[in-house]
Amino acid sequence: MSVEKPPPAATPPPVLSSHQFIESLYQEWKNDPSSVPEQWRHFFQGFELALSTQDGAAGDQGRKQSQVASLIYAYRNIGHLVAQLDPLGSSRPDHPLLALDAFGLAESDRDQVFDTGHLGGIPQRATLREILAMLRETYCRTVGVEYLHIQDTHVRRWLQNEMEPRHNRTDYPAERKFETLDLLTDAELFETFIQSRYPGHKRFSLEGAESLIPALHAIVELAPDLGADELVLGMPHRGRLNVLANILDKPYEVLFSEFEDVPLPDMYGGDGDVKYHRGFSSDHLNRHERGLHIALVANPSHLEAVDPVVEGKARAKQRRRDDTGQRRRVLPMLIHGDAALAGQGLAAETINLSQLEGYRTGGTIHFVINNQIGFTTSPEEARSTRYPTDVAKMVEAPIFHVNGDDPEAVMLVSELALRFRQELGRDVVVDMVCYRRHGHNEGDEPAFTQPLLYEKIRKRPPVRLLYKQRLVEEGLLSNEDSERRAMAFKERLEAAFEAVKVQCPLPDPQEHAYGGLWQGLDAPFSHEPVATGVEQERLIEVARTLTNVPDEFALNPKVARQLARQRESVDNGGRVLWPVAELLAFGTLLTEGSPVRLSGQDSERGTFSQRHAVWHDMKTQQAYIPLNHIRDDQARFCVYNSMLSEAAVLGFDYGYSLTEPDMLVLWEAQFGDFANGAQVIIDNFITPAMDKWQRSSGLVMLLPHGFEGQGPEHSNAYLERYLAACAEDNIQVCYPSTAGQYFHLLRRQLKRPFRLPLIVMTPKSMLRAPEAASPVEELASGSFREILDDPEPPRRPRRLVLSSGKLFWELQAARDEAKAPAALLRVEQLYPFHDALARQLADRYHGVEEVVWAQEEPQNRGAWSFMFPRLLELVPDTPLRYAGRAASASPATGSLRVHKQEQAELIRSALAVS
Ligand SMILES: Cc1ncc(C[n+]2csc(CCOP(=O)(O)OP(=O)(O)O)c2C)c(N)n1
Repeated sequence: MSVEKPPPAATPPPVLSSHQFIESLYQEWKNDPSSVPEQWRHFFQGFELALSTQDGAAGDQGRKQSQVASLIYAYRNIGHLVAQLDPLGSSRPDHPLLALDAFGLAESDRDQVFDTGHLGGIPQRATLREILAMLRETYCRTVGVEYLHIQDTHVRRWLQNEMEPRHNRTDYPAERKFETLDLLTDAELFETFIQSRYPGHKRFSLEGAESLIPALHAIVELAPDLGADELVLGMPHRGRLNVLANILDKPYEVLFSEFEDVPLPDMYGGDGDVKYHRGFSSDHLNRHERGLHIALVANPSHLEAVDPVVEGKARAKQRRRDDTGQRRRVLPMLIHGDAALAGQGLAAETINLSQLEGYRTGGTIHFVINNQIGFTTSPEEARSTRYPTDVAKMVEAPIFHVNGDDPEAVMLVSELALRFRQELGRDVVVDMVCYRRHGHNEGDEPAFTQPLLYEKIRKRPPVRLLYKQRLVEEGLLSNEDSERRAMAFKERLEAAFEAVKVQCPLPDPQEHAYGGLWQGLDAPFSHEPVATGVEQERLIEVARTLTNVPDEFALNPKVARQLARQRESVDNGGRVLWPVAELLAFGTLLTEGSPVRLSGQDSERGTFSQRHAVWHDMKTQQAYIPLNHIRDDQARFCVYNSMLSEAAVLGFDYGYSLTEPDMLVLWEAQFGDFANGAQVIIDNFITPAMDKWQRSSGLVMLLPHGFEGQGPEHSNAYLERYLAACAEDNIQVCYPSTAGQYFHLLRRQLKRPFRLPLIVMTPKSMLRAPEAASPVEELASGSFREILDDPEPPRRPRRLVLSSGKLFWELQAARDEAKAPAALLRVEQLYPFHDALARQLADRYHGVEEVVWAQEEPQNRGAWSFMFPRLLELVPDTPLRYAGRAASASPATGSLRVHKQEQAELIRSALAVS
């Protein structure tokens, strides 16, 4: 089996020999010198000069020199095609594109001396034989590098200078080699020990990829010397227990107790998760006594879903640690499986975030455990690309392919990747080609589907033995030495195993959910209102920024007029529209020292042209963020237009919120409908994280929602999905109906002794609706109210109509017009549902003939299914009725006419008017 994908038989790609390639490039250069890369321009200039100035023999020599230059280029470019990358592969035949005759050179030229140009690790003049030996050693042994897709000459040179002078070879001293053998021993024996003591348990063994452990060890040792003091690590199931034990030093006793499946103490609470998904953190001290905090982020089974979460977490740590320059102190690293990296869009989305202003993290190290299989799927079935890492080429990341059975080479490129990240601040990839010794899990029979491959694997000695043999051959070790180490390690594991049999240890307190910044945020959810009003002077102070245009700044006059009107209403104690209430909520929090981060598609201006959180000078395009100019000692407002993705961006902002309990972190969907593109993040992190991993988040999701005739994808934020996930006070789901309520809701998020994700159905038409505006005094005092009573109920109501959000205003208008005897309650917070308050309000309308739940959404959607059992319990003796659209497969109609008919009908039905 080969890591290289054969080209599809039906449509062979055009293959140019290097000779033809250079010839065609030469023609291009002749037509337009600027059309070829810079180094080729110099090369062709020199070539022509040589041709024009030399006599016949020297001209021949000049031509040969240029052919040697192309050969050097070719090795740098495609040397990886013949590198020995696959531990199971046989020696790779020479590639025709690298044969001497492909460059117009002959065997007889081997001893001729040439200029070696920029080639490092070799004298300026050398024979072709020496040049070839150097190139093959550097680019065609157990390391294969892809880097010529990088357009920036400086970056390419940097890589060449790192690789060529040392020929991509290690020169580790004996102690380092012994340490490497020890690490391989720990990695292998950890797996075989568990296999012998806990047969039949899933552990997703690392065997076949044990070199991951010395590679990670090399990274955590070197990182503190290169300025990092924190590593945020994301990884899937494969080898995770091994990494926990052998890199993060999670005690063997704790790991074994998880195999025993003993109920966890109260501190852990909840339903928990399988052991190979849990997070953990620890502190590593390197050989120079420099510390590195390592945080392995809890991840779900959904492969690659953790990627953006890791990035968001790293970014938040960078901000908190004042690491926003080069971003060297906090280092994100992602470990991928080959099939998952190639297949999952989230991985590509995350890589695409890597250079964006609001999301960059100074480069991520991607490490691929390329075991050349995904469950039972082989590479030919898993991707259309040659390598699983091709996706990283879109950000011009260098890619180091390396043979997993050469641990020193794996360490070498891992250290190189780390240096690259620390110096150049960009993503980089290590693709460790290896194999999977067992089935997908230990109970799986891999030979059902890959019989030949597994026959080879069965015969393949573990990398520990191969490496030990290498050290014995190098005269550094005797067989007995290494066995002594293995015995000692086994004894240590045995002791841990026996200890757990007697008593399971308490988990490390570091895993406690409410340590550090989260201290004091462990209260359970409470319906107790919290005062979130802000004195009017401060509201005015914040609103003033809306018209404080810097000198010389050419603000768009339409925007200026809109903002001036809004400011006036605050100054005069008038009514505040929704977008102003939002800016006032943000601004007042900033003045209280709480930073705010808002990210989403076009969030700076606002999809509905309502927010204008960032102004753009009409002449210079220069940006200005008024909310960052309230006062000198305020916190920062970070607002970003995101890339056009939901999953990665929501995952990123969720990850950010894990680190920042005292920051209001908001993600906004363009329309709430599109949040389903991020369903994997919602289902795996936002709604269950507290239950699975005891991790809180105060993330706010803003989801524009409301039936206004804009069709199936611009009406419905799928409220029902969030409600279906509600249990154990895990999230808050709100659909406020006034600007004031929204103001208090946002501020409340940071003012209580707990953090819970907040899902808000936000408005579209209500953004500008005067009825949804609130008097300034409503913002100046009070708090968010979970259920709103009817401000002007009829004297003798015959029915009680409950609804949520925008529909209330339409019901109220229709009720008033028809003088219908209906009292209208607004459920502004659907979950956690305030039963006691609901009961109190329902009692006020005791004696009505019926209770109606009214909604705009079709019956199979919206809040009806959620509210039905709650209302039954609330008013068991009163008939209960649904008023809303009929159940529908599509979320909303595409016809404005039908929409209006439906809307009028459901309002009539709710109020029982004709
Ligand atoms: C999104 C998603 N789809 C499917 C699965 C089921 N699944 C678990 S592991 C796996 C194979 C992964 O292959 P690879 O990424 O190469 O990692 P390996 O297990 O080989 O280390 C699959 C399909 C999953 N966990 N996540």
